[in-house]
Amino acid sequence: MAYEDSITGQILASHLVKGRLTLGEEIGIRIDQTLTQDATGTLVYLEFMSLRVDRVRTGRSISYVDHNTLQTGFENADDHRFLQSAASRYGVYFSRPGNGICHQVHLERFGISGQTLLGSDSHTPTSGGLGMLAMGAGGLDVALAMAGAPFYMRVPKVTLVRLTGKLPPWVGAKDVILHLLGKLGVKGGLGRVMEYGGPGVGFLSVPERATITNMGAELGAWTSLFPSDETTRRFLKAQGREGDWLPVTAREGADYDEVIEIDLSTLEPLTACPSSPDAVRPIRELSHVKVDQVAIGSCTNSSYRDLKTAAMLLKGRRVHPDVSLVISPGSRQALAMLAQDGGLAHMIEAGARILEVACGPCIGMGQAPPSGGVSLRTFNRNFPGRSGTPDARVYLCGPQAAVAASLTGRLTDPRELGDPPGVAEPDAFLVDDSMILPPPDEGGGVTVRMGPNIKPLPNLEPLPDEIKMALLLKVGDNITTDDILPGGAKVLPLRSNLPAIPQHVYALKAPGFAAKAGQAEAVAILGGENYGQGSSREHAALAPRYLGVRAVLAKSFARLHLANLINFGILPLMVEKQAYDRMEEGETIALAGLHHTVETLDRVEVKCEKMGFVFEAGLNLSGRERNIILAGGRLNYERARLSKRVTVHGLLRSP
Ligand code: MIC
Ligand code: SF4
Repeated sequence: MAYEDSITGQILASHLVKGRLTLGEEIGIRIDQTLTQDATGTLVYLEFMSLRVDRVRTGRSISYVDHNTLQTGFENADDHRFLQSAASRYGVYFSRPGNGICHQVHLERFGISGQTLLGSDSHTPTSGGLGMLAMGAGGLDVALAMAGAPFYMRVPKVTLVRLTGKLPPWVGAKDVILHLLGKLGVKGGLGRVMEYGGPGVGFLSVPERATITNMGAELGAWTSLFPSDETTRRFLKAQGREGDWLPVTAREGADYDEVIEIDLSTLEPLTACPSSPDAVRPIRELSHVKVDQVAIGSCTNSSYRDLKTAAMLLKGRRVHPDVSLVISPGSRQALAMLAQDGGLAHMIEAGARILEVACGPCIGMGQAPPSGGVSLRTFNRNFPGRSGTPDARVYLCGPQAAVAASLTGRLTDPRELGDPPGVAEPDAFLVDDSMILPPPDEGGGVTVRMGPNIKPLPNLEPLPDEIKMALLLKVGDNITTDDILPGGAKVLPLRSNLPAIPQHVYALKAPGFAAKAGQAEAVAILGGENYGQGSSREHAALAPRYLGVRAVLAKSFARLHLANLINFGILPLMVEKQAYDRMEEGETIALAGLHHTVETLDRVEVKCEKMGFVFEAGLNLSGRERNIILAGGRLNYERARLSKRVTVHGLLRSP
């Protein structure tokens, strides 16, 4: 029985450049491909430029524009221009606005079975549907991977999700992952890779597999992946790139930490209720819930087949008068195929509002629901406020249930619609890569164009030996990065303008926090379990750091946010329930002798000066992570390491 025999183990072993494949140990792996999107990408390219590397050193790096496509001012358009010029300068493919959501396009046009992919977006595991080890990471990790540095991670546990049986009619891939979320919860995948196997895999197409791996992010998993088999080969062939196929399957005797069995034939249409992806219930129990908006799209459910299925269900029918149905296709390929085969006409005739090919409503870029309204979405997140309407109630489901509700005006089990439309995967997709600009062979002469919305990176101070912090915020379990730094059309355009963004930290959950933090010298935050679940946005660490946050104390951390806290020099301290319960907002927290402690110890003495009690918090860091914290963040650390070869770039200066 060996770890290396699982698919995860095989890919890790073939990419290992540092460390050993021992559970929990830190390893460094080689990254073959990277992806960035515009909302995180501007920072990634600023960071990459500060490393002074002339050209990316990966097999394929792609810069997508899909999040910030609502251009209500110059900001987003300026950012797009910056990204296009930076891609050309540094050897990166540029997927133009209008070409599609990064994960959907990556699956269609770039992913390669058996390779590694690192993306500055938490749903990067979508390409796990092709048998890739595809992981989300903070932007700085992606910038370093583009520069050829290894990606550091702890050797994860691997869970085998063994699928048997076949999905019944009207039940889709979304129901598989919702079932798992209902069973395991949003913390269920922490520290693990979810590896799919078993005879049921053969009945799932690549886009269906990708729906499942995409939403593994909501389980908190490192990543999720499927074997690469004949179905994968057929999909890549239909995309005109059979050469990117490689068989990847688990070997006999693969050792898994845990095995979960799912008999696909027993599943039924499900929905995640407000406001967490794990609040899962059968739709049939909720037919009394009236719906104001239905949104179909996002990187989870807007493949050609998903959309064609929706189109066939809408054919000859009319959207309910109380429902606004919005459809945002996942890729230009899918939309162009629907336009050619008549599917788009069915949608338009039924009364659907066709949106741009982009993330759109999924990240609150338009289409906020009405006050107190119910929105049913084929997306992956229904966190409070994410839709743009603070008191909206968002449910998640698959495309068939979404169409059913758009027709009846209430949550509807799609089985009520009669016979399913039975749309098959196409034998050949429409391939037209003219909206993907390949980089020139030589980028040296290209000027990177920066508009006024792009501000330099801040220079972060190293960790002091002693620090007194005002505990300005105590929050509960499962705080999301949307709570820490909201998305939406107002805040997202500021992602490349770091001085403008900190005032939005905790703006919905704890208005006033940013103003108070601005007055304190140093600040601490206290969180519960799974602090920072959700997105990869490093801004959720960098913006608090801007406000003086030097430590986050929590019962446990989500892995992407934890890595971002470390990357920006914020101390992640683990607290027990007892200490969590005793501490209150307004406390003064003192830490002393930090240099020695962070260098060598696993525990930090925390003094609560006002209440006069002292306790020990855990510091669970690798040697490399300790040095990063001491240096005040990853850029300082990497620059110090590179300083023999590299001079500090002009982009790095004090805020
Ligand atoms: C999301 O779905 O929350 C996002 C927007 O795609 C984020 C990235 C970001 O904040 O830019 C993610 O999931 O990583
Ligand atoms: Fe875009 Fe939504 Fe997918 Fe994030 S989850 S990448 S916002 S479609």
